[in-house]
Amino acid sequence: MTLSDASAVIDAVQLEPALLTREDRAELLRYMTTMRAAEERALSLYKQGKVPGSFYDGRGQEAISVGAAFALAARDRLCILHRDLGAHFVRGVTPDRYLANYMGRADGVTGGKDGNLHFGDRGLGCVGMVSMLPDMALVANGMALAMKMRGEDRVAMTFFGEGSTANGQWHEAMNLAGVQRLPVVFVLENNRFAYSTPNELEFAVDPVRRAAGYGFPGIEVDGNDVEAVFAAAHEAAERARAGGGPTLIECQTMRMHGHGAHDDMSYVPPELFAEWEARDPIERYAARLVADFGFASEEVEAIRAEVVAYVAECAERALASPMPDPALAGEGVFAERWDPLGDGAAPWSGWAA
Ligand SMILES: Cc1ncc(C[n+]2csc(CCOP(=O)(O)OP(=O)(O)O)c2C)c(N)n1
Repeated sequence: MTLSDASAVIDAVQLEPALLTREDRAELLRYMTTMRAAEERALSLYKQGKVPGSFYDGRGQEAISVGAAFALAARDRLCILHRDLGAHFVRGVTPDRYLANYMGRADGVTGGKDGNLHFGDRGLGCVGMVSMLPDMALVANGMALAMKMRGEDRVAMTFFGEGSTANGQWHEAMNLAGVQRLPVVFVLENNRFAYSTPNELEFAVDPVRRAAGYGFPGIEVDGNDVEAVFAAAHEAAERARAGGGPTLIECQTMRMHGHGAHDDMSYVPPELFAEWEARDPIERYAARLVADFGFASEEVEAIRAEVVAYVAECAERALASPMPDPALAGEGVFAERWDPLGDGAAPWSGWAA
């Protein structure tokens, strides 16, 4: 790809019809619904005083984390943001471990050691969340560089909000990825607000257009359409595997809850909220499964009911989980061996582990 090719902003990515099976489509609905149900339950636990600190979720953004993570393979690696619980579920984290983590319990993903939203299961290929925004883009670059130096058929993916694209670290990450043609997929979630700052006060040029300046494609998709996100992520991952370098995917969406549970969103115009409520990613996909993919409405309702029952069971398990043993507080705090990709291999062949 040349620099001039990279300047194209592609509006829609066509999905190859055979790419998603019927069971995949049921899975996409299942994961999005699980994210919604688990976050609703976590929010009520927060309101009951069972979650220390604040509570953050990704309501309205379920299609992004689920669609993007679904396009990757087990050998790929992810840096997942706190808006993207669905990606953790796609990788294999279960809602009981998520809920236990938010409550600081021993069976949480971090064993009750890290503050609620900062988690990632290395065994499932995910880095623990880094709060400094958007520093996970640099972490993803590092993993992608190791993959490239080893000559592996692997991809790194990371997520960030549009507010993060104003930070200098973001530009450094984009530049390095472009110069080194790293196998990395950047998923930008434009949810219209960075805390209370609206898009028009965040940037003069939409951040997806900046990708061209760094020498790689910027693709804009409907972030409330799980298959559109999947298609863009799949195409980007394939390009990265073929040596084509990074892609920036901007997913247009709306943060349907406050920045955190402490934020009443009083700065959001009600008509904007109503506009996006009508584009709810889960309701839209449930309707589409029936209208376009031959699902019976009863089948779709059964999937949703199963998920609700499953999350309720998971919540019981999380609530039964004990607080962590203080004697274990010092364990797992420092890296005990050099294993950046969590797979037991040295970062590249010239490195003595
Ligand atoms: C370097 C840095 N500065 C400030 C913050 C505090 N902070 C946390 S989230 C946030 C807003 C992020 O907005 P955006 O990137 O659009 O993501 P969103 O919360 O909308 O999903 C800020 C300023 C931070 N985490 N890191």
